[in-house]
Amino acid sequence: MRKVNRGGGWPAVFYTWQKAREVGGLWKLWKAMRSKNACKTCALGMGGQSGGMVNEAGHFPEVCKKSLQAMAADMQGAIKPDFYSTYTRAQLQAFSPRELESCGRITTPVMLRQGEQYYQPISWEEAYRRITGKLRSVTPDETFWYFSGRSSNEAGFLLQLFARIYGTNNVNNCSYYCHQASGVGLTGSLGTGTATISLEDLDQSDLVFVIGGNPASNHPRLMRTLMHVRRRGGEVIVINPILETGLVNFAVPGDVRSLFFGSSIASVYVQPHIGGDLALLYGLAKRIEAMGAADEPFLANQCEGWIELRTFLRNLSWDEIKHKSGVSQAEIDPIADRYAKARRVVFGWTMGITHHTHGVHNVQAIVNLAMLRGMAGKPGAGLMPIRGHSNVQGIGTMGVTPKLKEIVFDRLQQHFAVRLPTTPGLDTMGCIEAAHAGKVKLAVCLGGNLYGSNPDATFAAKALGELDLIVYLNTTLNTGHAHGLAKETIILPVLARDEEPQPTTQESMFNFVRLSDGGPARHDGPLSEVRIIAELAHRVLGASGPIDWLSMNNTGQIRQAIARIVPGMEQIAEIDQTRKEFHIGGRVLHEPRFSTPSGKARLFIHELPELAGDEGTLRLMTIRSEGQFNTVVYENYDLYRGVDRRDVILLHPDDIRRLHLTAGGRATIRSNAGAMQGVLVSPFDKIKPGNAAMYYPEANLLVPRSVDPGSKTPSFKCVVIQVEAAASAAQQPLAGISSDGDERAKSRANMRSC
Ligand SMILES: Nc1nc2c(c(=O)[nH]1)N[C@H]1C(S)=C(S)[C@@H](COP(=O)(O)OP(=O)(O)OC[C@H]3O[C@@H](n4cnc5c(=O)[nH]c(N)nc54)[C@H](O)[C@@H]3O)O[C@H]1N2
Ligand SMILES: Nc1nc2c(c(=O)[nH]1)N[C@H]1C(S)=C(S)[C@@H](COP(=O)(O)OP(=O)(O)OC[C@H]3O[C@@H](n4cnc5c(=O)[nH]c(N)nc54)[C@H](O)[C@@H]3O)O[C@H]1N2
Ligand SMILES: [Mo]
Repeated sequence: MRKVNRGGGWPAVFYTWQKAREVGGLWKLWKAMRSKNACKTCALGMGGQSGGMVNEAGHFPEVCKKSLQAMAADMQGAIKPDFYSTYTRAQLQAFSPRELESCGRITTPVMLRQGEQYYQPISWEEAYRRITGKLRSVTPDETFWYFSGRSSNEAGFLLQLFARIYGTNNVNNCSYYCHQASGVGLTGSLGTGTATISLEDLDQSDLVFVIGGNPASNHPRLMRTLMHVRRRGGEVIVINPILETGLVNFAVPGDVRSLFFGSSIASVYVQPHIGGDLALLYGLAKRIEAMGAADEPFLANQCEGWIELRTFLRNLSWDEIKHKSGVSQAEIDPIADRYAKARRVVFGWTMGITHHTHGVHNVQAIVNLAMLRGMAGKPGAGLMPIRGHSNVQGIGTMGVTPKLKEIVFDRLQQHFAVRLPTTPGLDTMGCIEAAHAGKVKLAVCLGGNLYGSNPDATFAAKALGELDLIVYLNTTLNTGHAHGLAKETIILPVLARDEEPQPTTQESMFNFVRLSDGGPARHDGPLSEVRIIAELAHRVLGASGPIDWLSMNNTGQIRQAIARIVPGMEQIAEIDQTRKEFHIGGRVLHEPRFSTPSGKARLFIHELPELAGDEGTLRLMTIRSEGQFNTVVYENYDLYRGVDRRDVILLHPDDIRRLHLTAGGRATIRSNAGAMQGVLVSPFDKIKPGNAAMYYPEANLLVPRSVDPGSKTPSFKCVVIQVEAAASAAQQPLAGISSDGDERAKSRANMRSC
């Protein structure tokens, strides 16, 4: 595998040509990319009414590889009719995530029953009949409803409304496995659960912290912003156990100077141990206070808990900080110096912060640090959870959470003249555990891959296997359709955002609501999500109730309701006439008045956790490669980390020696959730010794079900593992999920025809 020494650049440009060839030409891809629809990938957001490849500040061209990948995936041909009668369940289980994705678009409802070997195509009528029959025969709390973050606001709003009027609060979204700790942490500290800044604020900042994330791969369009911060003479501070190539140097494809010469990104790069951020963040705060750089008037007037926090920081020893973070005072001081000098600072973070059993604490330690120098509640400065899915924030705003905000609950009851359930609903992990315990009979999944995104894949498969029926609404096949099988599994094919017959809306991580025009369907067969939901609700709840569900197959009508019910969303009522996209009211904080009961920000003191593991073990993070979007794998290689396959464990050469392993040899990895055999040991000197990395979703066999008590988010980034050299060098790789090498080889050979 050729190593690259910077992110982005020409490889990204060449990739565009390659993708264009795959979908039938550059013009076709260009037209699709420029259509007036919100980008399908990350929540940084672009597109909408200003046209594709334009960001919220109007900048064009904004390009990234993964938006091309997602578009090309939706432009694939249909799965052929004989596919389902060709591949058995076992063969589908042997397919890799990449092979499943490249089977093509799902265009007909299909069903697979326990004991049967093949999915069989069924009519929409039969699918509706089976689903409604089951919904009528179980009690509401024997169901759960999982939402991914790719669907529209309208579909999210409608399905949660249906589920609640049906009678359950077991309604949740992929955020529980993603940024929930950010929402909970920020709400506790500031009374708001989302970013406090807009994209324009970021463009005015003179220091940006990038903590626990790899935006060069996962939010590439943030890289232009970071490049500009550096060009303005500002600083970018990266906190990450891996020295990520693209965060050191990145060639922004849309910028000629950067494309040819590359741009320096990080001005300081510090590598804590996995899970060491909390100690590092408190260490930074300690240093700021000791330097006399704390904004005392701000802390006294706008915050609560400063005196207690100051005492805590003063009593904290540098030994403890070093021991629990892996970072010494000598490395922390230069960061503190830069922070003390900066005037407008933005704190950005992603999964390296939230995927821990102390995720909420991590987020609150970031807020503490920001408050210490008054870095929220003014232009150009603030808190920025860098969100994942393109509409995950919108799905949350629409009320796809077990507990609704009081005001939304009251308004829903009033507006629709209905009574909603008040029983506590379950979070995502709670639903999986309840299913495992046999307490759930039916699950409805709007998009996503609930099986593939779960920790403890063995447990998840067993839990879903206990269900009588699972219903997936998806565009393409994923590992959930092969392993996340209930006694009866039904897949319903849906239209992608840019194929919708009616306009839909999405919300970016900067609280900006975009209007997507939709467009012509690429295939006969898939239906709009909203249409499917309206039809199901009509059949289950009947025409006699207070809501005419069939009339809800109209996204304009749904937006009228959203405007009246969800605070800050008033402007959505007319968006299809005015075409005016907007920031949700009350979220961007330019004044230091917080939405806590006292109006002040709360500072939190949290005990610093010990680093996980001991001498004989390693801490394992499960991460994304540059060639995947979550459980969907587009390319097996990870260009920036110089890795050309996925069945690997990335280990520092010191650890390879210490554990008597061989670089390029095979190993068995064990955790208290499971074991994976035949994993290739790949030397990777950019990771801090003592820590290891493997690719998600394959490594979910190893991730235990321990969750953060505050946010219920699993600790995907901190799995204690033992690594043992395989007894025989000939031991075959297991590539994670498959357990049948022959079956796998057979499927591979057959794949060429699908
Ligand atoms: N290309 C692409 N883009 C994506 C996605 C994708 O799969 N592919 N997924 C989308 C989604 S849903 C999300 S949530 C985001 C995810 O975006 P990220 O959070 O950037 O992605 P991950 O690969 O989960 O996290 C990886 C980073 O966290 C670091 N890390 C791991 N453990 C720790 C720790 O304990 N402390 C610190 N400080 N850092 C740590 C890793 O070294 C790595 O750089 O990306 C979104 N965008
Ligand atoms: N070990 C480990 N596990 C993790 C993570 C990790 O870092 N490590 N990350 C976690 C995170 S951050 C997240 S967000 C979750 C991801 O969890 P999910 O959101 O559940 O999973 P995805 O892989 O993004 O879902 C992909 C599927 O979405 C479908 N899809 C695409 N577009 C549409 C659409 O427009 N409508 C509908 N209905 N379906 C569509 C496609 O069929 C595709 O197969 O995984 C979590 N799990
Ligand atoms: Mo995510």
